Amino acid sequence: MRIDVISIFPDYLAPVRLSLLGKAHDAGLLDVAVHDLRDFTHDRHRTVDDTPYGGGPGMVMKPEPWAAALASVTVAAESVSSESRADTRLIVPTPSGRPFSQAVAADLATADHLVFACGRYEGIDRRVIDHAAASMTVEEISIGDYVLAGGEVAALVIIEAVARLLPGVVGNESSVVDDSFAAGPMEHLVEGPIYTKPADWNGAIVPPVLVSGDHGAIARWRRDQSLERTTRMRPDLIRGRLTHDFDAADHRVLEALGWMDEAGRWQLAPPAVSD
Ligand code: JD2
Repeated sequence: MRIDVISIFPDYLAPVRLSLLGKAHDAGLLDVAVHDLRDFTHDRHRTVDDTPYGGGPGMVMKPEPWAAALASVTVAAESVSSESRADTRLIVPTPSGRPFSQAVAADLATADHLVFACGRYEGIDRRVIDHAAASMTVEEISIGDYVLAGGEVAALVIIEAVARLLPGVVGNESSVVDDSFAAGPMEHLVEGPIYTKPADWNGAIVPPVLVSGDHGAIARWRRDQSLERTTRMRPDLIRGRLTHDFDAADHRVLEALGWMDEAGRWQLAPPAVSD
C-alpha cells in the first residue's frame, strides 16, 4: 500500500517512521510519503489560507495549492498499482465526517493507495473535495466527537489502524485476523481483564479459572467478563445489538447485569453496574 499525506505541518507525521509503521515499511508493505502543502504555492508568502466568504471567524484553506498537491500525488501514484488503475481513496479528516471505526479501517486496508488531505484553520474550501470526488473516491472521516486543531493527528490514527491490518505486518497473523472472533472492536464487545506472570504478585492473584487448564471454563469466564465490562464502560454497544449475536449463556449473564427483566424483555435503560 502507498500512502501520501498532505499537510502544512509535515513534521507532525514523523511518528509514521516508528514501530509498527516502520516495520511495515521495512517489510515493503507500506510506503508513506509526507508532502508540504506550501510547496504547491506560487506566491512569496507561500499562502495557503484566506478569509471565509459570507464572513465568520477564522480562515479557510485556499483551493489552488490543494488542487496542485492532489494532482501531484495522484499522478505520481499511477506507478503504485502494477495493473491498470490503482484503487485510490482520498481521506479528508474532518469533525463533520463519517465516524471512523474498525470496519472502516478494514475497508481502507483493501485499497492500493490512500491520500490524506490534512486541513488546518476552519478547514478546506468545499470545492477541493467536490472536484476530487469526480476522479476518485473521497471519504470524509471523523475520528471522534471532540475538536482537534487540524487533520494530522486524525490521519496518524487512521494510518496506524489500517497499517496493522495489512497482510504480513508483524503480529497480525492471529491477533488481528481474530478481531472478529475474540471480543474486540469487530465483535462489538470490549475485552475483559488480562493477566501475565507472576500468578501471585504481592498477594494479588490471577483469577484461578485462568490457571485451571479448563479451556471451556476459561472461554466462558472471558465472555462473562467481556459482557460485564461492556455493560459498565460501553452500554451503547450492547443496546445497539440486543437482537443478535448472544447465545443462551450470554442471555443469562445479560439478565443478571440488568439488560432483561424476569419475563425476558430487553431493557433499554442503562443498567446500574458498580465498579
Ligand atoms: C480540523 C476545525 C472545523 C472547528 C481541519 C479538525 C477531527 N475528530 C476530529 N475532530 N477534529 C477533527 C479535525 C480534522 C481536520 C481539521 N480542523 C479544525 N475544523 C471546525 C475546528 C481543521 C477529525 N478527523
